Amino acid sequence: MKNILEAPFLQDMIEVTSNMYRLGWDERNGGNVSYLLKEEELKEYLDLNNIVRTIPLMGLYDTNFDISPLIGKYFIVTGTGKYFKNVKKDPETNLGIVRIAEDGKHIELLWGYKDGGRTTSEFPAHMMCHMARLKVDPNNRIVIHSHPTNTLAMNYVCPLEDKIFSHTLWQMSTECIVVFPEGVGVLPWMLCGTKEIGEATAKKMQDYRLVIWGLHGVYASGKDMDETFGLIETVEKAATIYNLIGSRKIINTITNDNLKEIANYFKVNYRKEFLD
Ligand code: 2HA
Ligand code: ZN
Repeated sequence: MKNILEAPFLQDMIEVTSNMYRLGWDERNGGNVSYLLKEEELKEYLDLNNIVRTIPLMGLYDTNFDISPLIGKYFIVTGTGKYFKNVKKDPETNLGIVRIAEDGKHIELLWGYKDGGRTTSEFPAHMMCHMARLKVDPNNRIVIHSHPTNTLAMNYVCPLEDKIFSHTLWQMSTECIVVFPEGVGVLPWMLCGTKEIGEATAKKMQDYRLVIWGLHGVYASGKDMDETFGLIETVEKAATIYNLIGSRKIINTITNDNLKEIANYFKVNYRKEFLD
């Protein structure tokens, strides 16, 4: 068996959580990451018949949801109550590798959560997002939840509505419409950890890779860590510019014609109704 601490997927988890902590997006136990692993890549590092613990899916909260499309799938996931700050120095406590059990009601721990921990409290929302994204893009593997500071600040002053929020972000920097031509989905404030917010997020994920959780943070998805992190980073950069402008009078802007020109030049399929 190869050393799991050297596995690329584990290194990706360490790097992304460290970066998000360094950027100030994930204070204390804020944020969580899940990464769909391939059996072929995992079996080089772990004996997949060795189940360390079986954990009820409906654990922390009363969240009974249908996970059947993911039965038998493997994920590496940040642990509940765990701090991104600590992932690098102790991955085996702060991360876990799990398989969705045959009965669809349990998860099988194969590695990690060394102190008796379990998956993030946002596990239902993560799994529902994976299911939604896999239908749209079979290559989707990552879901990240984070509390990026400027994106969150923007939630207090910009209407929480898909078109207005997306269009405002697109106007804040030329590259935005190229990076997220579909725009971003926006949810109102909702109670986190619940099946309801998971379902609402997954519904938005049918159309968007990034969903704003009003007055809370973001959910982002993608085929790899770079794409997913890059998406949050680009939205956060645009939100930072928005906040730096503040209430000063805007005398120059990226017009709808400019946005169309960028999208056409870079051949991206932008959401047309957002530029009406
Ligand atoms: O897990 O960010 O939304 C901590 C959170 C919950
Ligand atoms: Zn959160």
